[in-house]
Amino acid sequence: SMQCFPSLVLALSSLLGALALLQLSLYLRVPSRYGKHEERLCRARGRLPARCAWFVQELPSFLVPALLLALRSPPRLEPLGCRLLCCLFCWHYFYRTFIYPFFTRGRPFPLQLLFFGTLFCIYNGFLQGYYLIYCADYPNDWCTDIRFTSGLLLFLLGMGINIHSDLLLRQLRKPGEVTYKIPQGGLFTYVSGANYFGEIVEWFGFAIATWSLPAFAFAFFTLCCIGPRAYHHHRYYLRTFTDYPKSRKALIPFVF
Ligand code: NDX
Repeated sequence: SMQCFPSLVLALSSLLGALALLQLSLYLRVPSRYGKHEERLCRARGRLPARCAWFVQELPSFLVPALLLALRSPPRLEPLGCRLLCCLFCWHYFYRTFIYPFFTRGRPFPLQLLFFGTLFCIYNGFLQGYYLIYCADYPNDWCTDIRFTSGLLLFLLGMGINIHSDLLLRQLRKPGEVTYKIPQGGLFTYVSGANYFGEIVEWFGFAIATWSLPAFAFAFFTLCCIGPRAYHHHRYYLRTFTDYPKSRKALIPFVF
């Protein structure tokens, strides 16, 4: 049966960090081509409805760690921290896989990015799950450690912001509509990328709560992936809407 190989965790985490840097260099100047940053709008070939695309792409991030957790033999009952943290990760991806796609009113998603997105979710789902279930070793009182409690708080706060902001974005459109409007309410009052801000806070919270290399690598990846996207969304709004709120920032309220 499977066991912990610390060098595997180190290698996979380092590669994740390298992918984050690659992503930063690719998408800092030009945005990744989906949603409002895709020009060839009427080309239906090579795309999948947003509903299917987000479901397929995010499913492995739920399934892989959930299976690792369920199938571990012998079952790992102690310590509680590992299972709890793995459940947090699965909880987010339960939302992203089984709830978010069924309500989205997004444009069809490019197949090529879907392919890489799916690969990424398999990779990251395996890394986070494998580490937490086979390698992580927390003291029995980890649940009262300041890192666990403060990280959990940040995770929940970020998740709340992310889900609420996803909802506000969705309500900008009637079913079947594909136009863009100025997001209003919630944290959108302060930033153009409120959903991204929430997601970034969430994964840094997760990293603090797990205090682990794989989770910090993933938080860094998230920052490098959707941070630049928030900036490109912001610029898109500024050049599209002359009445765009002047005080609104790109990603971090009052700062940037
Ligand atoms: N999926 C994470 N990299 C990604 C998909 C893309 O979960 O080749 C990373 C994720 C993938 C990426 C994933 C991995 C890396 C890839 C990348 C593409 C290229 C890149 C593969 C897996 C790559 C290397 C080089 C390393 C191989 O029509 P529409 O779709 O624009 O409609 C939108 C709507 N909306 C509006 N409606 C009306 N008016 C407006 N003004 C509107 N503005 C937006 O709202 C959507 O239906 C919806 C949300 O849109 P948007 O653009 O704000 O968010 P989106 O980017 O679609 O993300 C959706 C959610 C969000 O909560 C975000 O936080 C989360 O998913 N997310 C997204 C990306 C990555 C990620 C989280 C993470 O890293 N944790």
